Amino acid sequence: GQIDPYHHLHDEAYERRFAKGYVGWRDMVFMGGRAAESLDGEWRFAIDPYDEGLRQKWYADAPAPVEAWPVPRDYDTNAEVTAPVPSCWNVLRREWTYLEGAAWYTRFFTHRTGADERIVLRVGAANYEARVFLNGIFVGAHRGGSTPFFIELTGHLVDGENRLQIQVDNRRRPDRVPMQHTDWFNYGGLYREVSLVRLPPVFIRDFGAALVPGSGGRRLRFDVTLSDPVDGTATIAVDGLIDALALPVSGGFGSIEVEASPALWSPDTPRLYAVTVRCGDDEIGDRVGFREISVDGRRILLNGEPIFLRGICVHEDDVALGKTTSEADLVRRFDHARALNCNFLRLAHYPHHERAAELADELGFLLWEEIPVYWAIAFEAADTFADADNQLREMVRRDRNRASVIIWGIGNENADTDPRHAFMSRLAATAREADGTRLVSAACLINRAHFRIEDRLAAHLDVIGLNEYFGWYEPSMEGLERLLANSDPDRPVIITETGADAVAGLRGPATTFFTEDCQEAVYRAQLTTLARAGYVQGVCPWILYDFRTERRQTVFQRGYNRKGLVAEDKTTRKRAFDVLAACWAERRRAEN
Ligand code: GCB
Repeated sequence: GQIDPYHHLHDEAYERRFAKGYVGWRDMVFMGGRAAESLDGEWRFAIDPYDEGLRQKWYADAPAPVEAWPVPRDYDTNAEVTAPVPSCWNVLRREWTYLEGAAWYTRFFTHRTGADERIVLRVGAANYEARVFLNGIFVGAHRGGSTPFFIELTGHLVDGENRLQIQVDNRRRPDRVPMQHTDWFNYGGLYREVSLVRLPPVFIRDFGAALVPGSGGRRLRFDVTLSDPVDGTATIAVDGLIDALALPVSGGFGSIEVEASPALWSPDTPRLYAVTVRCGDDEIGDRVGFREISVDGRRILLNGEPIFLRGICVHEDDVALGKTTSEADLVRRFDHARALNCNFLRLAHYPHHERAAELADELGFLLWEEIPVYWAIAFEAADTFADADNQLREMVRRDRNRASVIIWGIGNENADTDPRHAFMSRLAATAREADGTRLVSAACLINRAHFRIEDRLAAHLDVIGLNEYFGWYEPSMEGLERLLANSDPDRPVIITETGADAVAGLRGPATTFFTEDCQEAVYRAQLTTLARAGYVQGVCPWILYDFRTERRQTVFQRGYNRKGLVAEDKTTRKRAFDVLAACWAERRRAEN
């Protein structure tokens, strides 16, 4: 068997017990239209860098003043130290910048028992693993750093004050998704919102609404999954379209197709419909756009019309907030995308905050969403697959009603090996099983043996994504011409990354790395060359903003990837910004 390099850190009996409690996509609760009780704000916070909290049972005792300690302790979950939720601990104190390991969050709340209700904890995201304790009892764990998770607290709650503790562990590990090598900063913490959701005894766990592919925009499909395997009828209303549609539910699940001709959603006409679903004592709501995305030969079709994806990539990263997203940040991001004349964003390399897709729905942007199956993860390990598969299903479950999301990305730059092929073709199948209405893609590598766009995984993808850095990591542009001429893909290709580093304000000859002039020249050459390849149906250069990554430490980078079109202040534009904006404006003009 494999040797677990971390095994000496753990008490195995504890690990085994806690490993059993993992929650995943099956535990998710449909959130649309629900009033959640926020638990955001200051939580008590204790770092646990040597991972002793589980062994020493930090969760067992209610915090107490030192006078009440039976023996001396080396930890104190009652300490004055607090951390705001949501936040990344790395940006809170200088000495926590590179902290990787466990930390404990503690917070008290009052509960009144008695009502006929179920209480579920929702954590928007915790990077990477979280273990949850209520009143000293382990109630569940989650792994995967970018998707929400839900743990039912009903039955563990007491009348009066309750103590909620969440241990978050952001240690990078070789068998996780991603593994220890990434090109982004490993932020830790409860970095998205935490809340309590009150639900009736039987509630709507999941709901889907979509245009039926191939129906010419004239059929809708709805599905409802209940919390329990009961029979009943759900009622669906779509404002201005459907008054009250009865959807029979049997064994906790029901789906139905109906004739309806909604005004179709597109970036130019981002029309959303208010949808309401009632079942028993539960009611949920959503704002849904109806549109069809498909592929025809080497073309991508939106509502039956060819569309070219004028894109840009973006990370979830902020100098002040780390991975924590604010509404203002998202609005600025889409403002920048608008200024670039984009119709498409690649949300790299993990599921971003759910608000991103909601806003894209409203504003009219197309999105690629992806899971961090990044570089050479442990493709041979069954447990790694289970983790990736769960993250994919959680992302799909969260965002499958978002019209903006047109592509599920199942990986990034994974070499075409047998274990990778087995792993990722299964992931493609998962994506299709979880949602049959979107395209499946992955950001692939150049096949170096044949110097072609060629990857065995392509047979399982609707669109081939390709990352290429001619003009930068491969300084000669000649290779790009050769690659494009050599390739004859049978389906659409989108260039999912290309770009060059530039320090904002640094000028010089275009041949000097890290100058704005060099980045500008790479953009000009790339965009001109790519425009000549008919099968390239979209380009999203890398990347909108400079972002933190501890592995880049030259005097030019100073801990940042500098391929942004805008510096990390999210204000200072580099020269290449205008080059891309002009190129996409020209494309749009040519299409109209
Ligand atoms: C890539 C990776 C991306 C990196 C980028 C770079 O190919 O997919 O995560 O940040 O290159 O800048 O090297």
